[in-house]
Amino acid sequence: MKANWDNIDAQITMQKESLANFFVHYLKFFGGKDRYSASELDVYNALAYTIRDHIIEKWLATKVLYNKSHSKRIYYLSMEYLLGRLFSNNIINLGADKEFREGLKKLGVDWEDYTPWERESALGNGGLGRLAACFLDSMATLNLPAIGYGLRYEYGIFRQDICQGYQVEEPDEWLKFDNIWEMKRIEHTVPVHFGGEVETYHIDGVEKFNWCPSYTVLGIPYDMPVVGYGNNIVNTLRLWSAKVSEEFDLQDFNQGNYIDAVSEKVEGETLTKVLYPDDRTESGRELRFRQQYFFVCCSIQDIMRKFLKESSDFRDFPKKAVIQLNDTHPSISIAELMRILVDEKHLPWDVAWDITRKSFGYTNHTILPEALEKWPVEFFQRHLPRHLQIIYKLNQHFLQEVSVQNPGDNDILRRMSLVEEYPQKKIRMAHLAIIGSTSVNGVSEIHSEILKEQVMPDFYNSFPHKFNNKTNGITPRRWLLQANPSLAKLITEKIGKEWITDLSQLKKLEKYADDKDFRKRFDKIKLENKKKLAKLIEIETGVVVEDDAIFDVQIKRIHEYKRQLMNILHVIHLYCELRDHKNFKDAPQRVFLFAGKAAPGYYMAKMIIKLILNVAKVINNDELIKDKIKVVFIPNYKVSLAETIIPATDISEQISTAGKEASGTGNMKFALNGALTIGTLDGANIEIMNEVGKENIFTFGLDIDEIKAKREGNYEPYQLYSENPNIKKVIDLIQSNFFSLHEPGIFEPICNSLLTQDQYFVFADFNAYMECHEKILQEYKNQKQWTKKAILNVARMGKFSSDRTINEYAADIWKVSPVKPKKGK
Ligand code: F55
Repeated sequence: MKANWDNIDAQITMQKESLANFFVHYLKFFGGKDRYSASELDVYNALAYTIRDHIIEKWLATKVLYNKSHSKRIYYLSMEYLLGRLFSNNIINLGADKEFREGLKKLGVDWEDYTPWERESALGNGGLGRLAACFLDSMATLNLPAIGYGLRYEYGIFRQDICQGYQVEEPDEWLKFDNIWEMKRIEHTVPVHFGGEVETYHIDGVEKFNWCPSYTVLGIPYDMPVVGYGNNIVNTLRLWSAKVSEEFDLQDFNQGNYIDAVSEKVEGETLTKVLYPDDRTESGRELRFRQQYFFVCCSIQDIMRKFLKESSDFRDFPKKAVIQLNDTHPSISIAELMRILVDEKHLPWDVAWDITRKSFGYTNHTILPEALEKWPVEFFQRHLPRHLQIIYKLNQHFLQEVSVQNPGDNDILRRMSLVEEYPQKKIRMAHLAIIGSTSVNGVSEIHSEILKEQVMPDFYNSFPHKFNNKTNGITPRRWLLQANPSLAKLITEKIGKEWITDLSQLKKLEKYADDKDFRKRFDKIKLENKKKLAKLIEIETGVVVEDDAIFDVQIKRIHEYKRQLMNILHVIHLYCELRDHKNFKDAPQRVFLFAGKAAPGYYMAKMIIKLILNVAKVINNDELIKDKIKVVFIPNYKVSLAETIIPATDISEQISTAGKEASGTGNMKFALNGALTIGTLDGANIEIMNEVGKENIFTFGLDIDEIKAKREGNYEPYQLYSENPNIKKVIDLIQSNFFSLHEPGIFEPICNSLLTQDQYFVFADFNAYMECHEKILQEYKNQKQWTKKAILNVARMGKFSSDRTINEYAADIWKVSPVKPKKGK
């Protein structure tokens, strides 16, 4: 019988009446549960499957739309995606919020009660991974034909437990139960080869290469839908999972290599077991190197397969595909595409290089020198011998060009080479990414300038046209509409809902900064959000905080350059002041909230957490200060936690050493939710200041040039310590074991590092930081002025929508336009 596709294609629509039926169907016939046996998790699952049906309808239609458009595709390659929970986000983006609520009313089910049952997807470390997630949301919302590629780690970022004040890492078993948002696409499985040798042969006098690998792993794709906001578009995030095929085992087994076969299988399948924690310094890990190639090889094959459906002329490739590299992690792609074009498709080298260079864009996310990836040549020799040859040849051609441009300058050849010779032979992945891309961008204005002038000046001189800036952004759907529904509602009531997809509309709120009634409602929403946060703090930490205290928040990865240390030293200073002067009458209640993970191997970061927790214990239990200060460290920072903390915050701490934070994106989330920033002149803080106005942000501290001058001069932190009584008092108190009575001396490494090096200029900025906080406190007393400033912050955040960022990538780098359905269809 011939299938009747017209009937099969008939679409389900989001109708209140049928939603309840779908839900019941899933609960009973898929979950096998009834009123007696259904748990809350079962109800969540049935709700999620119901929503998924509606997503799939739009997903299929989007694929048809894109295929018919023959548009150039955007391929976003990122080793990290910090998606967070998807259930609410999908409902909101589908625009199904109201229907879903009303449709389920007669069953007495409110979907919002079940959101905590979703296991959060946390396949990333921090800013870079969350940015990728915001970009996916924006690309779908802007009708851009984009696919995200990534790895399906079985274990995402570790769960952070606190044990006796120390961070303990626990595995994140996010796949323990069904992952409703993924679909296995076994038919698009691809092989990935590793190791072996390269044979040389000749055809018509031309030298050819044949890579004979020693083992093969399979890449199995799992697709996740990325729902655009209110536009019926559903894009795809394709995550690869590694598996060793039974066939391969069997072959080896029959040849008597049982042990090798089994160990290779285990090895192969460990490839996507776990996300690498962001140590930034530790690049010498062979497994991560293999992970990167696995990722790249799967993704490029998939991209090629899609391209070949459109054209067989590889010269068309850059017209049909653009590949954006999220940092250097996927930069082996450049060598991989060359290998495919030259060895497999037999294109001449120069033609292949022309195609490759036109197809890639590279985004840099950090200038910390220790974070620029370099892979030992021996890793390539062992696992990717043919890629090493290709990189050497690229280097040879490249250095030839450099030497023509700079005759007699050997030093520039050494600096720009793709190969670092000493102390160990390594491949500089950023250099490969730059020469192999049409575009190299930083993530804030100042960061892009630093890249050009300080980090890559030679490359900037050689290819000035490649360098550009794309200031980061955040999605207003998750970070305002979803995280702060009451504020979103108030905004919509006043200016309509266009702001959700055009954040510049928030400008219209400016006039309400002077409206008493608006300010009252704005304050009330903040207070409600604080109540919610206060409850969460009590549940998670046992600490009771006042709802109407000032919430001062620093949430981000723990790193010395982000200076959580300066924050906690300042809290100790405030505590001393209170104890010494007993000026309780004027003192408002303040909550200093911290959250963030330390990389497992980063000793200093772990000790900073320990210091925060020990200080918290002493201060929170000291009756002498009458609860004026509370210090809280909420364990296991994650996207869902940020969604509760940010809308409740008064003061956003963005206090990195100037020049170190490439952009920051938390800074944007806070300001969008009406927190005022205390920040250094670093990363996107500078652009936030330019947008909100100097009078609506609190900046302090040394700027980039001053930091540079200090670093180049002879900076003596010990002298600052001895001359500045505030600093001295705080450090002496820590050294007296006041915060470590039962563990004497544990904070010596922290004090020592500050006193002898202070690499991140904590002491140098301490006074300015303290004075800035004093100013904040004065201004907070004038509640009317404060709220006015908070409203103006919200109103002026339009620039920081990731929609703006993505529009810039699409127009300047990708040269791709939105794909819209034809009218009337
Ligand atoms: C770079 C190299 C390695 Cl090996 C690991 C991590 C990184 C890295 O840069 N991670 C990261 O999260 N960077 C952050 O990216 C954000 C998005 O662009 C920025 O806002 C933030 O400033 C930056 O630190």
